[in-house]
Amino acid sequence: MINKKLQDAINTQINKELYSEYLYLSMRAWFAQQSLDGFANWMDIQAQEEHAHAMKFFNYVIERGGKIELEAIEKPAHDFESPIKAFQITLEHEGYVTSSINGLMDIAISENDHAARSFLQWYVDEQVEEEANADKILSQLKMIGDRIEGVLMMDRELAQRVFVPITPAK
Ligand code: OFO
Repeated sequence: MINKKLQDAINTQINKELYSEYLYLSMRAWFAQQSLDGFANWMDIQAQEEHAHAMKFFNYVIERGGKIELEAIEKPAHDFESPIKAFQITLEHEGYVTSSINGLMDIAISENDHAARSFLQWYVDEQVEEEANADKILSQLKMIGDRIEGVLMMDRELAQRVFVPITPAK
C-alpha cells in the first residue's frame, strides 16, 4: 500500500507532467506556425514523453493500491517569441520538474519507502537527460544566433527525433 503523503505528492506530480505535456504541445503549435516543422516534431515527441511520464506515475499509484485524484491543468503560454526563448523556457521548466522529482524522492526516503525509491530513481535519471537535451539545443541556438541557415539546419536535425515508449510502471 502506498504511503498517503507520497500518494498526494505523486498526484500533484501527475498534474505537473500533464502540464508539461500541454506546455510542449503549445510550443509544438507555435513552431508549426513559424514553419519550423522539425522543431515542432521535437516538441511533439517531448509532449508524448510527458504524457508517458504522467501515466507511469498514474499506473504506479494504482498498482500500489493508492487513489488517483486528477486536478485541472493550468493554461500554458502560447507565444514564445523565438526558438531561443522557447528552449530557455523548456530548460527552466525541466529544472523545476527536477526539483519536484527530488522532493518526491525526499518523501520516499523520509517515509522509508524502498519500493518508491526504486521507482523514483527512473525519474531522477530521466531528468538528467531532459535537462541535458534542452540545454544542448539551447546552446546550439545561441551559437547560431540570427543565422537562418543554421536554424533551418537544426530544424532538419530535430525532424529526426522519434518517440521511444517507456515501461508503463516500475
Ligand atoms: Fe516529465 O520530464 Fe519534462 O517535464
